[in-house]
Amino acid sequence: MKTQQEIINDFPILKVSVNGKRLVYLDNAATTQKPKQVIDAISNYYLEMNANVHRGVHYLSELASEEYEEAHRRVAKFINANGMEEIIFTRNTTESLNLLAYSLGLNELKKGDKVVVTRFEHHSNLVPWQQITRKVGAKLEFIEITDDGRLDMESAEKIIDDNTKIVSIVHMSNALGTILPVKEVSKLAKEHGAYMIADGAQSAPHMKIDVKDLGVDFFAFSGHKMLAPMGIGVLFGKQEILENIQPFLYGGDMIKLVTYDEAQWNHLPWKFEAGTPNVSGGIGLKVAVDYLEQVGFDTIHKIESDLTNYAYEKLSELPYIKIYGPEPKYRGAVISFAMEGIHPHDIATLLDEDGVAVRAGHHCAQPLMKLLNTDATTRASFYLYNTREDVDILIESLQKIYKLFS
Ligand code: 7TS
Repeated sequence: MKTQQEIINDFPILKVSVNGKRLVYLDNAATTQKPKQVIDAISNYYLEMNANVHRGVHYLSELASEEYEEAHRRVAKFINANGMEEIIFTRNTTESLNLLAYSLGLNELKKGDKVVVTRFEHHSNLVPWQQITRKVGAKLEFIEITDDGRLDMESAEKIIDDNTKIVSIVHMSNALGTILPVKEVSKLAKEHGAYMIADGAQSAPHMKIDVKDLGVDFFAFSGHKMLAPMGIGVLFGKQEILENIQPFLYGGDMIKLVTYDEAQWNHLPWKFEAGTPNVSGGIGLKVAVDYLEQVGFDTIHKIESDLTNYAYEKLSELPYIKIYGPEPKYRGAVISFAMEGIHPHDIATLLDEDGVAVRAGHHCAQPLMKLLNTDATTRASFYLYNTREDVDILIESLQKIYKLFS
């Protein structure tokens, strides 16, 4: 088993200094850093096996194809899917959700049907559904948030009904850190015969995902938020549904047979992967998944819940700080906050002077910000290489900033 220091040593970028200070990277909800195992795997791909996949019969093409397929199989195992057929590689969560909005939404929805999301959603699980429901004349409805920043299950029970065709909810809020009860919502969706989708962009990096246990039909996530490179994302879909819906993108690789008049689709998952894919990204994702499982989600959870509780407690001691979202037991490793009289962007800029990287803004959740009567927050988000010392540096820097402004 790796110690946390051994984990930290795997991430070369953590040695970078910022304004003469040690980098304290607390912007993990935006993207995570990459261990050298992942960087080496990408580099090794280009050094030793680069070729286009599924096209040539030459040595390199066979090797690249095999590695790329293996990456699908590895991800299937990672989330307990039935096999490679259920794993579509996309660019990111946004593309995975757009794929569903077009392939499933546009084809399956009709006038009067309902799509249900929550008031927590990131724009990428909101805007596609706004557009598609408008196009087909369906309605978009929202499960409410409780006063303490959790999903209102009474509202879910009221809103999900027999007119509901698609339920699509975020698993963990990137803005508030709230973990949503996907399993319970899946049950409701299934009772009413609706498709169930979860946006796992913030959950897959931090907890063991079992798509069968969650009861979802679809699950979307991004490699770059879980140690893998940018430009590789995943859409899990149940095979029997994927067999029966239209592809999203048309062109090379996704076909079996083409005449001048028509085309037949390739078998899964290639039916949904048109064009030359991100092969090195897929291989990087496979190695990232290996890395996460080698460390183990129990260890990751232990590190993160300690940091989240510690940061929550320390921030709560500062009377001029307001924390958004639920108490720690209902949240993942994300804390959004505001400081009296100082704009979140100014806080983030001043934290940067101390080497502390956080995000400030609406976190691509503008409607949620409005609901919270604000337009922006400052957000610290943790991952397996963060330490209590990182939190201490954040707190000291915040204290300094408050003194400066008051
Ligand atoms: N869904 C959630 C819950 C997210 O947090 C994000 C990205 C996305 C979807 C979209 O992921 P992408 O990989 O397609 O961009 N969230 C953030 C964030 O909080 N800060 O930067 C990106």
